[in-house]
Amino acid sequence: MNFGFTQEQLELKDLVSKFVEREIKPIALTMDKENKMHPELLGKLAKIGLLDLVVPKENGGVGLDSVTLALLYEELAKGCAGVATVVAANALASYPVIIKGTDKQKAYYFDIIKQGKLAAFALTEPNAGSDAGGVATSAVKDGNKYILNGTKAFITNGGVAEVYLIFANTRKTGGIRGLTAFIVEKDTPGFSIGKKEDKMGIRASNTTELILQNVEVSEDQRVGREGEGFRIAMNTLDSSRPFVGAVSVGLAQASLDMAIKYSKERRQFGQPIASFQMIQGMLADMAMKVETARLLVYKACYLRDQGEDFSKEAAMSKCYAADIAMSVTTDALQVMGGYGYSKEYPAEKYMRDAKIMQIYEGTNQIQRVVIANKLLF
Ligand code: COS
Repeated sequence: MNFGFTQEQLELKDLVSKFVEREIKPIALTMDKENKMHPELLGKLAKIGLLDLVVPKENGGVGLDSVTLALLYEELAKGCAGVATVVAANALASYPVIIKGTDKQKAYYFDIIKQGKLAAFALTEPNAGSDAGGVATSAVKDGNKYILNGTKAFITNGGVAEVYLIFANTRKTGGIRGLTAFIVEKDTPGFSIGKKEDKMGIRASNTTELILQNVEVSEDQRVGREGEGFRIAMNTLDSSRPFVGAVSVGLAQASLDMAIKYSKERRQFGQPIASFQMIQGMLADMAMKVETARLLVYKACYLRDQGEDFSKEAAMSKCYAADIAMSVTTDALQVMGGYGYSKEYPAEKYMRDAKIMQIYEGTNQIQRVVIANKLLF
């Protein structure tokens, strides 16, 4: 067993950490207020190579392993979980093509991403969230084309992505056996962006509805076979969930660091509050939570990199890390008292950002269902 990182991993971590300090931290609170990512930051993320981290080497990308990815997502989240979400959602939307795309689809799709443009993964609908098999967007075959109709909801990178990975149902009767994945370009006639969400947290990331009205796609844009979409979506979510864990760990670590610094500076009763055992106990509990979550994230990533079954660990790492991000960011704010509650400091942003970790890419209740299914059946 080896808990160390390679020189290359440490160098990459250092590169991202410096980028975060220089380019993200100074504007994180402004982007949160403005409810958008600054457009020039996207160019900088692309330039440093953060948008094509999962693009396979044979397609000109970095093809990074999951452990290293987790390391980098954690660093990004220390600066802004909204920005980390934009980057991770790009990877989420790449997995279906990595898993089942043809060579032609891979060349086309990853060429777009390598140009510094974003992709979006569109599974959720107004009436199909946890119940992914309940997707009502229809894909009706017409010769060698499909006609897509429906509405997608809560789509990360909606409106800012160039290309969308859309799940629709090819069976009139619906259900998981008809779920099918399609690549849809943003300028396709009939495809439009619906309302933009005004979210509690991760406000630098765009979240919108997508509207499909008689959108024509060719057979060549179908990823995998008809009815293979549910399996593709589940495989994709398995791959991506540890990264929600990694972002959660980054958020939790950033708030812990902030609480430690504050507790040494803040004086009450004539001494730094760090000298009080109640504060020390809180910091120690927070540190244990961050460390255990981080280990779980690395374990899930390690198993994936080894080609072993990692579904259960992926769900565990996402669920546990999201829960501890919520509790650690809440406690960090508590340590900071009134200053934590003020929008002048990032404590309340960390707490707002943490909440979504328990909701997106499968609620933590769904993660527990996945874990229990693996334990029992
Ligand atoms: N990898 C590959 N295949 C999987 C799988 C996985 N992780 N999980 C399930 N499957 C397959 C099963 O093997 C089964 O295939 P067969 O019928 O051919 O045997 C099929 O999918 C159905 O599996 P299951 O009966 O377990 O599915 P359920 O309908 O009970 O749904 C949950 C399972 C609830 C776990 C699933 O719907 C889910 O993950 N929902 C959450 C979706 C989500 O995360 N949404 C967030 C929005 S996307 S950002």
